[in-house]
Amino acid sequence: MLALPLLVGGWVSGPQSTFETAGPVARSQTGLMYVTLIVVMAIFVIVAGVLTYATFKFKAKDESGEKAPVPPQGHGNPLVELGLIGASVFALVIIAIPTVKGIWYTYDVPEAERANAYEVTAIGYQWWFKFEYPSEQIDNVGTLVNANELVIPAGRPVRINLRTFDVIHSFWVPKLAGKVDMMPNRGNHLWLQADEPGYFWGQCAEYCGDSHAVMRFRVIALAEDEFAAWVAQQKQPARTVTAQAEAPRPALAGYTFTNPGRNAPGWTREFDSDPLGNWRKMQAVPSAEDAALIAHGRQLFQEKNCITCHTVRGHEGGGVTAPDLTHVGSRTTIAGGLLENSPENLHRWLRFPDEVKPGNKMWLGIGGMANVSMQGYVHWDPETRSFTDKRNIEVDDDEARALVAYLHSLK
Ligand code: HEC
Ligand SMILES: [Cu+2]
Repeated sequence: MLALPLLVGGWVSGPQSTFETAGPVARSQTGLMYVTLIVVMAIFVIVAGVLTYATFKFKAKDESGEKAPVPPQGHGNPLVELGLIGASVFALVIIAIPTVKGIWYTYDVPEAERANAYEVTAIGYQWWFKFEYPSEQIDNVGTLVNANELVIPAGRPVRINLRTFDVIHSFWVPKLAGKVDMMPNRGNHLWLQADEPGYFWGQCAEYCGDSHAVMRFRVIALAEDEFAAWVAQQKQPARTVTAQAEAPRPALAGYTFTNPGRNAPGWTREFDSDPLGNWRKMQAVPSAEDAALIAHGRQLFQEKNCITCHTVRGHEGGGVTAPDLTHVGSRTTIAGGLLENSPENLHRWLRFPDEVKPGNKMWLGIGGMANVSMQGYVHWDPETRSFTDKRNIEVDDDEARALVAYLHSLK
């Protein structure tokens, strides 16, 4: 009871707080939680009150320390018993009515608004999310896809089809809606709506292997015209940096990289203070770019086999088992929402993906496991009859710099 005002008073806040709701679905669910809480608190107060009263009233010894007389013993009172049954049923009904209403409401977009709903398909992969936009078709390509950042129109219901590529995952954006599982061979769905433009954190909520805890994503809700502009930009093929765009100073290569080591955080509080503002900044083309370095990075992207798993639409690659990188430079996060998309973090991800995200499939190969891998990692060498550590990608410091310049040019 003491904790409740603290919870309600905003003590449980933060990017994944279910108490700070930002849309009608989450509000309905939090409201139901409060109704249930009030009913069970009332029961708790009554039961604890009666218990306390009885404890003192029928103590074995009375005030003077004498043994108190045994009170008259009853063997059931139909009125009390019927009353308690009635009260229990009443309490359950109070909870059941909003529960059933809430289940209907959250199950699918309300009939009246269905025509206005925007549709997206979210697909869980170990350990990142792919998003498909079936209503956004690109000529000669097909459906628009992106990864790890679900951009939606604000103030409009969004119906999300939930699928998985491998194991069971669960789709959860705490401020917008409760979680629903992504099941193999089963088409689940949920809907949500953001009241206003905003930037929301999401998380896989069903244990799905090594990096489950860092299988995150973001939802960016935009006003209708900004959303339309984003869609138009995403439909474009990858941006090509020409020599004319070359500036005297290579902006992106100008960072210093020191590996922060295993499990070091990849997120800064400054970045988080205005996440939507930061998202908008990431959409802008940088004023200074090193065209030669970017071209080198693009070449490495082919030579280093990145193209077997990734696609940069309009450039190279046809891989569908990894995040689409056509516009990766415009995302605020990489590696399934784990790292802020800064040059240093991207560099770190390319050089030491296993330190950032244990067991990830970029390191092990698709289908890869710790000691059995289709494409390498721990590799059985029949010559020496021993396991060798053969990683799936190998990028040195200079190569990482060029790849970072290239990937960050993909706005
Ligand atoms: C064996 C397949 C494979 C290869 C080869 C591969 N990647 Fe990846 N890559 C992945 C997977 C899978 C992920 C998602 C990992 C995760 O978040 O768990 C990923 C994630 C990324 C991301 C982050 C994308 C995002 O939005 O989160 C970048 C950038 C990236 N890879 C670049 C590269 C580059 C550059 C190369 C070549 C040097 C490369 N990858 C080679 C499979 C691969
Ligand atoms: Cu998962």
